[in-house]
Amino acid sequence: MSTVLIKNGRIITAVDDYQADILIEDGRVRTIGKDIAVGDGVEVHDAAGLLVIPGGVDVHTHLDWEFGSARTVDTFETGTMAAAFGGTTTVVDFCNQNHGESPLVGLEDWYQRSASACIDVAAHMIMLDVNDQSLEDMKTLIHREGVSSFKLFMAYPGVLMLDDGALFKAMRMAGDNGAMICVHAENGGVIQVLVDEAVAAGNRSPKFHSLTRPTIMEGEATHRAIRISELAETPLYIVHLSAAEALAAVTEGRDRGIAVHAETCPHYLFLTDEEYDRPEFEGAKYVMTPPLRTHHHQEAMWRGLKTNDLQVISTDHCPFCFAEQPYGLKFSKQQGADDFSKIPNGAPGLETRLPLVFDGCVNDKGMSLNRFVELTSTTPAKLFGMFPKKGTIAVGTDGDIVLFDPDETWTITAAEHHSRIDYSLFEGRAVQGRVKKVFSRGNLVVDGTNWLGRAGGGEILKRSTSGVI
Ligand code: DUC
Ligand code: ZN
Ligand code: ZN
Repeated sequence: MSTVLIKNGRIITAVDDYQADILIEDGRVRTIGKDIAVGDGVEVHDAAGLLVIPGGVDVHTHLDWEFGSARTVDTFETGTMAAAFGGTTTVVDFCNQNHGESPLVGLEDWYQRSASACIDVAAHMIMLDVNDQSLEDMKTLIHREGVSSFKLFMAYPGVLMLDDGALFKAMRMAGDNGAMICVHAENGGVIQVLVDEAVAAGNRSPKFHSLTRPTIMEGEATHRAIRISELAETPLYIVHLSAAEALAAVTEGRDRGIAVHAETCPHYLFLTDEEYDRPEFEGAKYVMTPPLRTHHHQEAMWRGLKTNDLQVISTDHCPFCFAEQPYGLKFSKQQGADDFSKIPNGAPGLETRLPLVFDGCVNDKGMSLNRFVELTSTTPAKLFGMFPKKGTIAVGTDGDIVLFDPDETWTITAAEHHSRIDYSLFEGRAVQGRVKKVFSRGNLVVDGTNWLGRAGGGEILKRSTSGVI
């Protein structure tokens, strides 16, 4: 493992902003100081004019994941390579229990799939059966495997959805054992009625995905999840929050001192439901859950970031190709060509999160560089039991570092992406701010457009207590 010196950069963490050199040895930050002198054999990188930030931490991805009749198209190799090119050096991915099986079996499967990761990865567990044995298994996951967060679905009845009693039992177990519960908060029962009615009436275009998932049903489920978690005394994390009503529930809970946290995603900050008016089947590219919302809800998301009622921006990278080829129908939106309810729900985002958030938060909304780092790296690392190893730059932390040019303007295009996905939600969008070099535990993995990482170069992280900020 090489010794690396990053010179002359402007170091930004969630709380710092200063000029210094960083020496990384054996994968960890060894020294931070002015004009660090080194001998031969040290790899030196000049970061003059660049921001030196902790590697991004994306706590919401679905790599190589079976979802109903579909499978996400990125392997751990391609997905984490894409992440690295986008300045993300740690990913927490969702693995799942299968019905009738132990969640430990789901984790074993995830260990095999994630062995090709190029950067460090950790797992959350999606619980599908909550019973005496699986509740015991949650303890094993937390204490033996370092899986200290669980996702519970309040949507997709008959497939993923849990009833309120199961939510409560799983939450209580998590809370008693230092874990956090993530929820997909939508009222699945009501939504299913709306979906069935739309399909029966012949309303089958992608736009009906959005019309059948009303924001008040996200608000209702978010409120319910918060109340149940309050009784269960567990920290709660609302994933992919998109609606003003849901944010209001989070704000209300936080104001009462409840340990509820929430993330939103770049697509809710930068896109609206107008995308569903695209011609032909193009709107299918934007079929993710929850769907894109109106400007009113988008403004609420920005308010939440400002007041810290939203603490994290992650991607929900859940990539299904638009075209059927070259990977096949299983990996493609075309499954729903005649019926929106069959379109695999999910969209890509891993590769563009940092530049988009930088451009939107810092350049457009005037947020501080510290807040940018906090939202994309520090807070997710803290909330999910990885801080300070991940999420900051300090003596002893992992050498996960991004050299970021705050001035370069470039245009997003899927043609230049490293993910296997064949489209970008942000095709043609100009952004200011670009990832130049990326170090994963001191190894230079991205150098401009050059890939220097390798499949299997990532480590599987065992996490400590989640839900502590
Ligand atoms: N929820 C997610 O978090 N990802 C993909 C689909 C979904 O419903
Ligand atoms: Zn979800
Ligand atoms: Zn997701």
